[in-house]
Amino acid sequence: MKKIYIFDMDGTLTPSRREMTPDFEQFFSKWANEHIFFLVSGSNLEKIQEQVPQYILDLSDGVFTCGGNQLWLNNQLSYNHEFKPSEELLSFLKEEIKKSKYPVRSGNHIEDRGSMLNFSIVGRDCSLEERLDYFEYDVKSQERADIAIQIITKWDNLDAVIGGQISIDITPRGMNKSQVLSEVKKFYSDEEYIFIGDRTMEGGNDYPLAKIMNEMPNCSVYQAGEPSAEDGYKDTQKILEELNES
Ligand code: M1P
Repeated sequence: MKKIYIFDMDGTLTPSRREMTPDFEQFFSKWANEHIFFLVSGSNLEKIQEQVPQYILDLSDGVFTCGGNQLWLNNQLSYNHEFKPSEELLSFLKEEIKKSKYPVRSGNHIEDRGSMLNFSIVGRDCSLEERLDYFEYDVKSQERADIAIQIITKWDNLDAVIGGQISIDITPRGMNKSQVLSEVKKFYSDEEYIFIGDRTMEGGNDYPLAKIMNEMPNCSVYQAGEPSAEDGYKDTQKILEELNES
């Protein structure tokens, strides 16, 4: 059986600067030349291209974006699941922006990515300092978890999950990263599948895929560091080195 790897991108990047470190890039580019892998992210392709060198993306078999709602093969869109948010949802989110006790609003709070919404109280236009400050605030206040639970409770046709440091990803229910495994199997059926992510626990955006893979034969799931940890990529490297030896 071949080993087919699926990476959540965050396990390969430093979350604050959202990039690969030179050391990790050197390790990963060598590894990527010798293995079969797919990447998956809540982000869209444009953002991923800012974070991961294009030659590494080109070494992958495919890049799933927007939480598995889009697949890119050789930089061409292979599929796209469209999502149009309701006015009621948009009003709810605007109210949450007003209600939050967090003091900074930087702009670009509701980003429509065509197949999902990305929602952020501090706003996607925040500076690096504001990003880190909001992340710290959220860890203490659990603001994002609270908003995500409200969304899931209010709309039984929606999913809301914590993706990175400052935002929540909102999709139609079930249209999350769990879609990725069956898509990967269209390319490689009956193999061994390995998923590595930084948010594989309940409430995280890797959980839906981790959950189904934990219940399936020939599948394994690895948690790379703490969620959004600056050095989670070191865990990814360790996991890959250990798997290479086994
Ligand atoms: O790839 C993980 C997440 O990265 C970003 O999260 P944040 O800006 O909150 O750190 C977003 O692109 C998000 O959609 C994505 O899931």
